[in-house]
Parts: sequence; C-alpha cells; structure tokens
Amino acid sequence: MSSYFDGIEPVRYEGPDSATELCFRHYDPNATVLGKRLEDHLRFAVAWWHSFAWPGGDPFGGQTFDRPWFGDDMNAAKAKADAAFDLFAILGQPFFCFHDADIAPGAEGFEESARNFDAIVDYIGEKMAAGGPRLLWGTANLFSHRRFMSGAATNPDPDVFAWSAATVKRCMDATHRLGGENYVLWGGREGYETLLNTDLTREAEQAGAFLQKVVDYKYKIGFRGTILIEPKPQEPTKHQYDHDVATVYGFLKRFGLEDEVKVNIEQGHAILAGHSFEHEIALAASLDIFGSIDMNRNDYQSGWDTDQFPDNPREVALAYYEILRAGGFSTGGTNFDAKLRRQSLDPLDLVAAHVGAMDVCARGLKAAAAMLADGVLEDARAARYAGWDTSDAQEMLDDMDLAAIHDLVVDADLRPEPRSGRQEILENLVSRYV
Ligand SMILES: [Mn+2]
Repeated sequence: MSSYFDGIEPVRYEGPDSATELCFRHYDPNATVLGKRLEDHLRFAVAWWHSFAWPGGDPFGGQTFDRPWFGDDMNAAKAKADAAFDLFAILGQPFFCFHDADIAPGAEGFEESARNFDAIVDYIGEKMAAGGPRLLWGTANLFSHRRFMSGAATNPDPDVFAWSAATVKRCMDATHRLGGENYVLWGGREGYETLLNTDLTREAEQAGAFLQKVVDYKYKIGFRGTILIEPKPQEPTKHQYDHDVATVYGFLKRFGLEDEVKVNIEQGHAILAGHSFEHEIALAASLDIFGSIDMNRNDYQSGWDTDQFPDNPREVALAYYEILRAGGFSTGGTNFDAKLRRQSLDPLDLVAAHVGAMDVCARGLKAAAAMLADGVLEDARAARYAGWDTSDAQEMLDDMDLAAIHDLVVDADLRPEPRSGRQEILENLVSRYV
C-alpha cells in the first residue's frame, strides 16, 4: 500500500449502533434484500476523475489539493493508479469508472496520446487481475482540451469529429479489454453558445451519425456492454443537445437508436434540468432506456453543477424505489461522480466521503425495498387508477371516437366527482420507511 492512505484500515460493516468513525452502519454488502445481496443491488463505483484527478479548483481559485501523484507523466499516472487501488481496497466497492484523460497523460499527437493511454490501461488491467473492483464503464473526455471547445461530434470542423471518433474507438477497445459493463458518452460540449454561429440541423445529424458509428463498432468488436448517454441541460454549453431523458429519447428515436442506447442519469444534472432524480429515472424506465446512475447531488441554491456526495436518505430512497420498481440494475450501477469540497484536503476526507455516501445509498435502498415489498405505494397507485381497469373504460380508450364518447356522457348524464390525490398521506407513509 502506498503511503498516502497509511493508517486507514479497510472499512467494515459494524451496524447502526457502532461508535467507530469510519465504518459502514447500513451498507452490509452481504445482507440480503429482496432476495439479492446489497452489493449486487447497489453496484457502487468510484469515479477516477473527481477522486484522483480533480485538483480542488473553483472559478475563483486554483488547486487546493496536494496529491503525491499529481503530474502529467507516466510515472505520475502509475502512482495515481496505485493510489486508486489502495482506496478501492479500503472501500471494497465492486466497480470503478474512468475517462481516458483521467488515467493517462495526453499529448499533442494522437498516436502518442493513445500509446500513453494503452500503457496505463494495461497497467490497470494487471492491477485488476491481482484483485479489486471491476470496470463499470469507460468513457472518453471529449470536452477539456481546447480542440473540443466547439464540441466533438457536433464540431464545425470535420477534423475534430475524426479525432473524437478515433478517441472513442480507443476508449471502447480499452473498456472492452478491461471487461467493462457499459460505455458512456457524455456530450460535454455537444451543444452551442449562440444560434448566430450554429447550424442546429447539421449538428444533430453529425451527432446521430457519430452515435450510429459507436453502436456499429460495439458489434464489430463484440462488446456486450450497454452504450449509455448521460443527459445534462446546460454547462459547459448554454444549450446541451442531451438536455434530459425526454430529449435524449427524442434524439434516439430520430436516429432509430432507441433499442441500442440507454441513459446514465445523474442526480445533479436532473436538478439542473428542473426535474427530480426520481422523475428522470421513472421516465427512462417507462421508455425502456434506463441504464445506470451517477449518484451526486447538486446544491439547490447555487444553480450550477456542484457534484456533491449524496447525504439525503429520503432523496436516495425515492430514486432507488423507481430503480427497484423497474427491476433493478442490469449492467448499470451507482457511480459516485462526486467531488470533495475544496477545503477537504486530507486522505481521510476522500475515504469518509465515499463511506458516508455508500451508507446513505444502502439506507435509501433498504427503505425503498421495504416500501416495494409492503406494496403500500403500489396499492395506493393502483386504487387511484382502478376506474381504468373496467372493460367500459378500456373500450372507450381503444374503440370509441369522440362522437361516441360524447353520446356516452350525455346518455349517462355523467358528472365526475373529484377525489383526493392523498399526497400528504403518501408523503407521511414514505417518512415511516426512511
Ligand atoms: Mn456524471
């Protein structure tokens, strides 16, 4: 073990009454919930970028963190991988995620960049073979370097489209080689700042063609994982093309890819879009494009993407309720796309952030499972729509035109009686479980 996390022991489950500072009080990976191990329900992943690459900057000031592995050469990249696997050994989580740019130093030439990346992927592969977590998903960073300032697939310059496609090919190869279960595309700068210089139609067609090539390449190399798009409404660009789940579904339908691509939903991005996390999950499940989640909240006041670790069991419970209702994760999981606050300098802060988040998620999932098992919310919902289960109602829906329905209302002298939606009663019910 490297010196960075020295003195921090692997974290164990000790139960809700433990006085130990760093322990799991709710996350017992081996506990059985709805017939499945808790670890297999939650499928936690640590994100390489925020946990190991982020320097602690904000728009008003630069680096606050002083990690021994910071640097832009291959030795630094290997030291970062060593530290990552040391943290994984402490947390015992089953997965991790990365972008190409987080794990290896870039270069101005494509081949040199790719060589660096492939070498570190091999290094990570050796560490994975020696034990530790699996790869939940890989992805390419097509937004940080200045060449991507006007987008990747949607760039007005075809050379940037080509560079992006070549980068995704290398990242999909690496994800496949490491046994990744998904491949994610986040359209970092796939959007625009001003319509004055933007051709919306052309950019959407470029994005559709790009995604089709990604799907084709998945089959070409025999990658069995899921291709995921991560919606976000704005930031970095003013208007993102992958605004929210509904927008992404429209995009997939437009290019005939709705059976090939699913969504990775982030709580913070849902909040930025003016939705709740559970709304986005429920809608994706309803459209049959639910894939995975990034579990990181936003500050409700700041209006930007603060990427904080989850700390609200009720919010988390409502999200997992929709996931369990939809049958749980298949290839997806719970990725902590979350960063520390910039004053949280110590190794202990990084460990504690993950431990607390894992516990909050476990608590939320157990509450969600209990609500689902008891059927209280489902019974109330079924009762609310019970009128639609009659054959008359179904006949109206399926077979009657407006004129026939009109005659029915007149003949029966129909006078609809409003009934309570019982919202507070249902909210009280949720409070009993969380
Ligand atoms: Mn994310």
